[in-house]
Amino acid sequence: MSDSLETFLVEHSQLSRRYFLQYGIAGAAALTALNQLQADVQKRDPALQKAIDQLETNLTVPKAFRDVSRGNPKPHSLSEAKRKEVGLTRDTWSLEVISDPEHKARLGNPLTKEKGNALDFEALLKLGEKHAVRFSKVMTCLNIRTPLGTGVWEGVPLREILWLTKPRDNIRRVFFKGYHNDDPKQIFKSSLPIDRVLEDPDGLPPVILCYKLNGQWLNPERGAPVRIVVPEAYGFKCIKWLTHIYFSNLFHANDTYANGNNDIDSTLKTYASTLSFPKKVKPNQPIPITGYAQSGTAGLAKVQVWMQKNGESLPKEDRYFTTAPWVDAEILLAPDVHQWGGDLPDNKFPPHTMGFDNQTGKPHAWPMRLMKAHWAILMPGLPAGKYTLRCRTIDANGKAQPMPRPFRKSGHVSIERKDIVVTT
Ligand SMILES: Nc1nc2c(c(=O)[nH]1)N[C@H]1C(S)=C(S)[C@@H](COP(=O)(O)O)O[C@H]1N2
Ligand SMILES: [Mo]
Repeated sequence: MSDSLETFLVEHSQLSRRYFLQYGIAGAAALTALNQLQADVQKRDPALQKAIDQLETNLTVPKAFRDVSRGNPKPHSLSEAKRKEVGLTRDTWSLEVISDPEHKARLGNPLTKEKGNALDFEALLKLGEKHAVRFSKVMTCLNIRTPLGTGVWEGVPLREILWLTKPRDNIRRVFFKGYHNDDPKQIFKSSLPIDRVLEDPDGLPPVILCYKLNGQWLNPERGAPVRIVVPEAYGFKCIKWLTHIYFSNLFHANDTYANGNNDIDSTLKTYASTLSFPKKVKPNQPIPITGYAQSGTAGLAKVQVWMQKNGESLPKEDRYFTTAPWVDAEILLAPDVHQWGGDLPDNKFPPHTMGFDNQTGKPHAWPMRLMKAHWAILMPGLPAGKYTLRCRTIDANGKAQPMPRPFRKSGHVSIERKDIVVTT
């Protein structure tokens, strides 16, 4: 590869690597691919371009996350004075890190209020000076299809807290809970195998004690002052208003979310949804459609769209429409450095975020796992009639949604359907 081409490619590193592979990465071919891409972008239909210009930003303003907090009252709704009293402000917070009394782990130095060595916010930030990490992640509730919001989460790996307790043995899991009005009936807790705390499989970021979101202190609604964030997990693992961590010799999960028939081991799934499309359109008029795809642990290779005329017969025994005439949509490039949204300080992407180039602020690859990517397509015009619009993902392993994990209690992944009427 020539130097100038190399530079050019680095500058355009937000382009999906897959895009180049599709054409072969060799010099001239890559250049042709890039030119083709520029041309595609330039000749976008104005109606489609308008829909793209109106898309949501990739990151969510922390205050604008959809809130599904539990509690009576919800801990974030308490007055500042009450939050100080119960340790939910940065200057009053302290965390107990102890052995599970029912399934004892051997810890040489548990951190307790009684002994006066519970972990306070200052000590956490001190650990952060050496160990803090940042990563971007969509926060999705296992039981709600649409993600609650997307952010850059920052904090100290949970394993660093484990080392403070001088652990010996009999440690098979960890569980953690947050403040819930000192009412046992309101306790919300989640758990992990100890392996996940110690080691980060498959290039994933570590499990963290998080205190910043999008470069700002975590706000009360998002779990201030400190919450757990498990990168690949659904929201229920990410305990807010963290007060207690228990290392345990219990060999199985004890998450509150196990009640309610939930699959508490499920990781984020890959799936697509629409964001904009005309409900009513004139015959033979092209149809601009946009949407997002959540790139789960299986990654994201494609988004596809299918417009079915209502009443048209479908092959029997093909529940997931694998034989339908799906068309590839365009997966949009990662936002430009200043276009991420989310109320970032100085509108700058936080430096040293895992998966992003520190010089250019661009992601190493796009789409990126555990993030949303946006997509768009201009579907050809159709004769008058009623239609059903569907979209689906193909994950990076080549599996078409809702496979390989179609079960609802492991996260929503059904193929979305929307009505479109074509009429004069
Ligand atoms: N302490 C506590 N943590 C909690 C919850 C809760 O009710 N109490 N809800 C969980 C669930 S089910 C989800 S989906 C996420 C939502 O995170 P968010 O409010 O930051 O979007 O928080 C999780 N953490
Ligand atoms: Mo949730």
